[in-house]
Amino acid sequence: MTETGEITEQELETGRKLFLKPCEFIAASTAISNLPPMDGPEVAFAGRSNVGKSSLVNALTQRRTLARTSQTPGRTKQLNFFNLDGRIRLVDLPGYGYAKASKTDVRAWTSLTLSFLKGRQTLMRVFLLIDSRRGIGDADREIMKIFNEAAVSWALVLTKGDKLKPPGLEKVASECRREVATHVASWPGIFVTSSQKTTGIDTLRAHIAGLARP
Ligand SMILES: Nc1nc2c(ncn2[C@@H]2O[C@H](COP(=O)(O)OP(=O)(O)OP(=O)(O)O)[C@@H](O)[C@H]2O)c(=O)[nH]1
Ligand SMILES: [Mg+2]
Repeated sequence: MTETGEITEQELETGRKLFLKPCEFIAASTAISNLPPMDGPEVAFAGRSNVGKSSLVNALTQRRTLARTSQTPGRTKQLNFFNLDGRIRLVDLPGYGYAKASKTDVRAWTSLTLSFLKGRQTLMRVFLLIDSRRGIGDADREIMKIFNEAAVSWALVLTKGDKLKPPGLEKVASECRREVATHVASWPGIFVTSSQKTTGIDTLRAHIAGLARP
């Protein structure tokens, strides 16, 4: 990574190669008692229900059905762990902010995800996904607070970039950059992506490869 946070050609190539390797599902955890034992670096994907977490995991790994996606918010209910070539794990988290979720669901999300975030020494980075059309909302700000309190190193990823025209997307991106810069635990740059058009995916792959086992 250069000093300005820009990704070099070589890093892009390393990321591309890593994500061509086999990636398999290892576990779906519903309780802190059945999390897979910590074994090597992990990165997790968090964000509101329907923001595109599972789609991003699929776009990164170039598999359409590795992580289950859905038009109905609240699809992913467990913490789903995927093993990428024994070098890094990807963790697809359940979404938050789903209006129809029962109070019990919300509490279960918070307690399981919180324990995971707080107790996982192998968690290298959490990607906080934000829908480009919505920008950062109150629920997202709550999560940022949780990340900061749990000393989780996180980075913002804009999703569904294909849904906006370039000037609109750039406006949201610069607003997000400005807000992210006010948080010490956050990665200073943001990732602007579209899983559908696979834009920004190569940069994210390179970033993740930089956190993987050599
Ligand atoms: N246009 C567009 N649609 C997308 C993109 N990424 C995801 N979607 C759509 O958004 C919806 C939700 O995607 P998911 O990946 O299931 O979202 P999620 O964040 O995993 O949702 P939960 O598991 O319910 O929290 C699906 O209908 C996807 O097809 C994208 O880059 N562009
Ligand atoms: Mg999902």
